[in-house]
Amino acid sequence: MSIIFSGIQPSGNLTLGNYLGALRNFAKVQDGNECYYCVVNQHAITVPQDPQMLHARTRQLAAIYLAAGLDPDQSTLFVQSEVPEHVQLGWIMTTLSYVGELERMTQYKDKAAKRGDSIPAGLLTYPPLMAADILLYQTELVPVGDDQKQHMEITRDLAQRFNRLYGEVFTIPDILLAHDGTRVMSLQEPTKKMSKSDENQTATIYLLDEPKDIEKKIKRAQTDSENAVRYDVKAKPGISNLMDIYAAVTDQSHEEIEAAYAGKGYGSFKKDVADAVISVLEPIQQRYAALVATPELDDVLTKGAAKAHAKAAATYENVIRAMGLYR
Ligand code: AQP
Repeated sequence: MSIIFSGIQPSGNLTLGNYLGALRNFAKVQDGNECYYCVVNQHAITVPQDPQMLHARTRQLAAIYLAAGLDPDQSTLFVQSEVPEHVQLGWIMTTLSYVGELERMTQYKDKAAKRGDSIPAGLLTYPPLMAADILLYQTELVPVGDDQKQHMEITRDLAQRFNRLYGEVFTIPDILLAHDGTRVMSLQEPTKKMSKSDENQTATIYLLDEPKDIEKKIKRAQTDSENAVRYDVKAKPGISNLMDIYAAVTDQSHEEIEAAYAGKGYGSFKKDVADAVISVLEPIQQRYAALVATPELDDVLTKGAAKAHAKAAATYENVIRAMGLYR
């Protein structure tokens, strides 16, 4: 049995990238493990959020967790801001971090570049808060997409730094990459990852998109003029991205896909990619619609917060004892 933790920000509507890179894997690993899955709303406010939207998306994300297969009897599902130890330990992890190492984070550089001269300090201190999220549960495995590798490295560094300074308090966690997971790229700029906060809505497939919109977006996805379904990320990033998506949702290898579409061109391939994506997302959308407005969802989150709090408080107590941070 392993202790598993992961989280997703309610910073926009969830994308196919979030699903294939992370969420799908959450449900797969819950059997026989102690799992904590969090709606990380305090991470979302590292860039400005509209309060009503943030509130609505927090609930929607929790419903999507369940719709995607999380079983509240097996996994603890909760909202980050309802367990105060996250920000408390986040502050401690911030004090252990160096500005230089935080400034080297790719996510910080990408997001800071969009903010001109007014870069929120929370963007820089995002990784120590993420480290706190993970370390509070004595987590062993963290299922995330490969874009989070750098943040996982700094989480491990901070845990080791703390243990060296104050004694063995934290378990050192490992990243758990989905073996069939993939980094899903933007449909319009396929060298950039698909993101829920991308302003270009045609670049992104949202989990709750209507089938006709999914079809339209995939049909308009950027490809090249060769018209041959062939995997070559450098020379053909657009078609390779669609092949990655198709491989992930149909469980086929790139070679099998190339053989099946030899001489067929992009039109029929794109139609099949759209159909395959729709058939994976439709049942999730139906479960989501049945769940999102129910009191059962609140029940799950209330119980989840209490369970998460009990575990987090025990770790936090060890932290403040080790540091002399008590009266
Ligand atoms: N394009 C992607 N392909 C594969 N995995 C992805 N993830 C995100 N985008 C892709 C994985 O989804 C989880 C959600 O992470 P998050 O919400 O905490 O933040 P993120 O990685 O910054 O996701 P987004 O969609 O890009 O959000 P915004 O736009 O708000 O920054 C993580 O496990 C991530 O690896």
